[in-house]
Amino acid sequence: MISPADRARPRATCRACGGTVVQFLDLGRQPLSDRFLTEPEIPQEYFFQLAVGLCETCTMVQLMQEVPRERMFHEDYPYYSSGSAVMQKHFADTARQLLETEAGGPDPFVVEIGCNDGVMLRTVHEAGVRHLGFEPSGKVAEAARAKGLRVRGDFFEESTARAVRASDGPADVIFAANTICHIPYLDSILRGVDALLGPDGVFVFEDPYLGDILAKTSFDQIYDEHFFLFSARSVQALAASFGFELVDVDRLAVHGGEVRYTLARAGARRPADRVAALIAEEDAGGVATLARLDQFAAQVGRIRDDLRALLERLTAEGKRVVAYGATAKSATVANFCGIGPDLVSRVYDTTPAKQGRLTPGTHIPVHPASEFPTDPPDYALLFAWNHADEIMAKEQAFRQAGGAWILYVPHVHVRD
Ligand code: DWN
Ligand code: SAH
Ligand code: ZN
Repeated sequence: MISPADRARPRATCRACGGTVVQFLDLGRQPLSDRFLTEPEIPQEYFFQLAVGLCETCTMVQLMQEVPRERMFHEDYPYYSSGSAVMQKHFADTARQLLETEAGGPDPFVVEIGCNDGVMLRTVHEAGVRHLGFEPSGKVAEAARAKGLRVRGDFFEESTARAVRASDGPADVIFAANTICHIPYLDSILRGVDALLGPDGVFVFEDPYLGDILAKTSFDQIYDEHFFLFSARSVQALAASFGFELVDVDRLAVHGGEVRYTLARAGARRPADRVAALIAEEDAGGVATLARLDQFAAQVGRIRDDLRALLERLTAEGKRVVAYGATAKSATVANFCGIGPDLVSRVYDTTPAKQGRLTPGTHIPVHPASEFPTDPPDYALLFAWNHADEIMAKEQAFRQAGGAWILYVPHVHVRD
């Protein structure tokens, strides 16, 4: 039964199955999350409406509006995956595991979609295994090539996948991390995987997990680049409609909670028991229901109110508040909560391409992280909360000197 309230919700067409997507959360007018600006660029800044919905047919959670891919992924895309030591280790371990389980043949071939600066493929290359990365963002692709990696500078899609199949033959593994959820044109991706993957090959991808996003109210995982929020059920449905089968799921702690999905050709492998177990857990928690998603939306509103109240109080008390980690995720938080330089004077970050520029939408200056210890504030809002252990370990002096971290996941709190 569709209630009158549900009938009033905005709708869109599902990019996974063509069904109807029903909106449950509006995060307002938002800028490109990875577009750090110089002062003269401010008047031309691009904005779009960030809202999320649930597909009534296949349960895929997705954005209501798409940002053209060339606006997000271009020559100056500023995210370098190797900027975190924890992520470097995660991807070295991932590569070794894939090589061990999936690359046993005489001349294995590993393809990565969105290889960025080569954080995963470098280990494949060091093992002497044939590889190819797809990376449309110019400077990060160049950083991968500088490591000796073979990188195509274009978007993975059906046509480019077919070209590689013709020149290089079938792939044993097609891997992607934090990239498939960025791609609205999933039909072209899955047809491309179908064209390039060998008969016994696997398509393995890991992305932020809807179950964790709901459990932690980590609404900052929703931004222009994160078009889909996957669950085991929605990925299973997607796989099935393109002749594939979801045969394994692995829960990962990185980036605040992700799942690694393994797809094989339908009938090629027996699905692990954990696939059905995770789907049963999702069903029990109502992950794909508007009732649960409406509850999430209400929790998001509470976080905004609490965070604004805390920052306004600290500012009124004359405290010095900064932020740490100019993440893409933080564009959603800062713009949705209205956090500008009046509440947070600067953001510290290790990425040279972000330093000396202004954060998207709210225009907070980005400073090198190396300056943080030399000018310690009273409070630091941890925008890179997913790297909390790594950052707090290297910035121990901050708390020892009386500083305190502000976190908003899973709720607003201070750690001193
Ligand atoms: O999905 C995506 C993920 C993988 O990366 C992309 N769409 C874009 C990007 O998202 P993000 O910017 O939210 O990712 P991170 O990994 O949370 O970004 C961390 C930021 O913090 C980077 O700008 C680097 C910086 N950093 C720092 O200053 N000191 C990071 C670490 C670990 C540090 O110690
Ligand atoms: N795999 C890395 C990078 C994630 S950021 C990591 O996990 O840290 C997402 C990357 O996907 C960007 O570098 C972007 O340029 C790339 N990308 C976006 N669409 C793509 C497509 N269709 N094909 C290949 N890469 C793509
Ligand atoms: Zn759908």
